[in-house]
Amino acid sequence: MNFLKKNHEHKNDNVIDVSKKVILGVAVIAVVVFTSCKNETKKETETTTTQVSKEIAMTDLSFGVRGNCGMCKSTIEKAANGVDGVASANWDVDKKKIDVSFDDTKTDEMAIHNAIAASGYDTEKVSGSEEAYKDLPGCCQYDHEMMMNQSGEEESDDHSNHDH
Ligand SMILES: [Cu+2]
Repeated sequence: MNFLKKNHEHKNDNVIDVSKKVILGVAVIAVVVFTSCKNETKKETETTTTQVSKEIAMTDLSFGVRGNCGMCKSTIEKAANGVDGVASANWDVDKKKIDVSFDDTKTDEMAIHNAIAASGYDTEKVSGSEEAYKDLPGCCQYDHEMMMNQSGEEESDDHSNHDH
């Protein structure tokens, strides 16, 4: 038996009808999105270098670190002090800020930021490790939106508007 090989039926109903009348206009739309980054009251980190008699330049540095309580304080300070070259570290629970003194021939600012972040705490420059944060005691699980570098002056009783 012979099978007649039928030609494909032309079912293509002008699928592609390239009309030259149609001019494709290419519109390049540049969308510039201005995101106003809210750098929460970014205060300049003060760096001062003090010359010590032994010719060791100790650098004093202050920067914001989030945290809640005394346990946070010890974790943060332990992390900072664990960096080789750090001479002292003192975190202020009210100001959410740490004062560090370090030998800048041995370490630098970012190493200290990174060490604190590794312990779970946010600094001005480095976000805290999420893994470490999860392991913090409940009371220490600070708010990531917390303001750093606070004045430490609570809006406490202001009697100035009273007549005594
Ligand atoms: Cu705490």
